[in-house]
Amino acid sequence: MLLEKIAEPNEESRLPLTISKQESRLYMSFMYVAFISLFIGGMMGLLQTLVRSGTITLPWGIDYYQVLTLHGVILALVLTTYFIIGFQFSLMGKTVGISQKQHKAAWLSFWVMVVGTIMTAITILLGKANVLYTFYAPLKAHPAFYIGLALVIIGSWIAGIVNFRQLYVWKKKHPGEKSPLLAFMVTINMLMWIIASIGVAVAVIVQFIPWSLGYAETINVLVSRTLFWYFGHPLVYFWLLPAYMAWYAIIPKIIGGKLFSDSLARLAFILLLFFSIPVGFHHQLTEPGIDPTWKFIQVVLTFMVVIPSLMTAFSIFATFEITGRRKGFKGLYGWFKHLPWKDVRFLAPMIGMLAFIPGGAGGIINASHQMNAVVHNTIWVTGHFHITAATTVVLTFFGITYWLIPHLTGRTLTKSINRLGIIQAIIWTVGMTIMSGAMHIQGLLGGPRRSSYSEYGGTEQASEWIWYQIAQAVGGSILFIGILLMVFIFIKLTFFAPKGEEEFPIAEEEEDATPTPMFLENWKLWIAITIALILFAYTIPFVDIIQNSPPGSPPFDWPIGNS
Ligand code: HAS
Ligand code: CU
Repeated sequence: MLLEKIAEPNEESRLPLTISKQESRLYMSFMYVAFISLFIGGMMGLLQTLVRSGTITLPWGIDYYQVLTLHGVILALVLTTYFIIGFQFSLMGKTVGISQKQHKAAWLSFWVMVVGTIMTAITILLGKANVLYTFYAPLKAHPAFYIGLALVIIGSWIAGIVNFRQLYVWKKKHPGEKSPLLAFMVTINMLMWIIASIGVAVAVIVQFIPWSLGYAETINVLVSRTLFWYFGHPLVYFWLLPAYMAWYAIIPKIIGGKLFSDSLARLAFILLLFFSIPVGFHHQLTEPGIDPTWKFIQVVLTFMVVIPSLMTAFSIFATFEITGRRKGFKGLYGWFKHLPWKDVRFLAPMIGMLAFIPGGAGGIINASHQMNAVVHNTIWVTGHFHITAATTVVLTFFGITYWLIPHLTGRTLTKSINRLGIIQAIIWTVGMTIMSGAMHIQGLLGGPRRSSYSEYGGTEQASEWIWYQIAQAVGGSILFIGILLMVFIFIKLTFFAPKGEEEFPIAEEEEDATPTPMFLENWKLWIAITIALILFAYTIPFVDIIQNSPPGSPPFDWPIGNS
């Protein structure tokens, strides 16, 4: 029955829209912040690997944790959020359009985020917020740090609401038609983001701000960590989903193929919405005070969220094979050769996909409760998120940059910039393989994460780890060269590449594709299921935590190192 209710877009509404100059300026503003962040954050990363290898000590009494905080906040929170929101706005502009009013609101979101970012950055630079990007209590920062973060979140909510409105207005104009796939995906990502970031907003507003202002003497550590991780896992999916948007709906066009399955892509995104949020306990498996039954339940849900990623892997793989075979490449692997390896718009995200095979496997290891005991709080975890976030996601973002920036600035991706891009992708791969590989191994040998060299340097164990730390410094230095090259490419594409028109690649559906069932657009149902799953996974353990975990200044032997 449901499957009969189908509606396909008419020809006219399938055509991508043109992005005006005025819009380009908006989208580019997000990109400027993103790439400035890449530069600053990358430099901090280099410093860390050098300090950890014992090669240098930080001058002028700069604290290791200050550098680490800057690195984490700037790259994991600032770079990602600006890039994603700018990219998503451009996707919406291209598929459903933006009105003048929405345009103004979008600028408001940008400026609110900028004010927040500046406040946060200043507190970190002044050394008043050495609390890392997870800002776990009892580490305490200056109130401006938390207020700044809250503003960044509020700014991103405004962006999300604009995106919802954009789709809503489009739907009103196209009654009964299915929404453009990319607009659908952006909406899912922003829905997930808003529902998830309510958790961290509550922690910041109700717990951290009063506590750092001195109005509250104590803070409930377990509650704050639980609220953080309620947000923290969907946070990593907020980074991943824009990469999936590119893999599903943009890469097929670049390789000369078509969208594998519109319905499957939508279903994967819906499943990601359902299962990304009720899984935060997999970051808290070693924490006392949470009932093991509920940890178990959230581990099961974590394994559910792996499924849409596996669906993604298989369908992207299928797109590659189908496209190759259609072009006449024969044999078991003939299709593999047809892939446009020399086109950086393909190569960079492709390396990202390949990195996600070990990255995803590492995630599954982390999520397996018993194995988590081996790796938790070791630098293995740092290795894990440098191949997922810093390779899979970041290389895909770079892949997007090569066409999006020239498209927005009215320039072209020339052969020579393409070549530089390929070199960039290779440098990144080499640097990250060395660095992340060494982190994984050192982690298995018990090497701690988030620990200053001054705390463990000179011990017997440290001498066992030294080669891995040197490898990390080598990898980190190679990566820094990669960052300089990427910033150079960004500047070139923005200001100096020859004028022209660069394509905004959006894949079309197969001519004879099975029509997408309308029930996939049943937003109310998806939101209801998402909330039901969250309530199921969190209500009982959360009540339990509030009733039984003592509020108050936490004991300083909180079992963490500084986890
Ligand atoms: Fe994770 C910790 C579990 C995915 C990021 N993760 C982190 C932290 C970060 C992070 C930042 O359960 C540290 C947080 C902190 O500071 O403490 N992670 C998972 C699981 C997945 C996963 C189960 N993580 C990610 C992604 C991230 C990310 C994605 C960033 C973008 N992670 C954990 C756990 C911890 C954790 C625990 C806590 C550890 C601890 O103890 O603290 C899964 O979603 C992974 C599913 C993915 C797959 C891979 C599918 C493969 C694809 C590629 C296909 C390739 C193609 C090419 C098509 C199953 C889609 C083929 C072509 C050919 C030619 C071959
Ligand atoms: Cu997670």
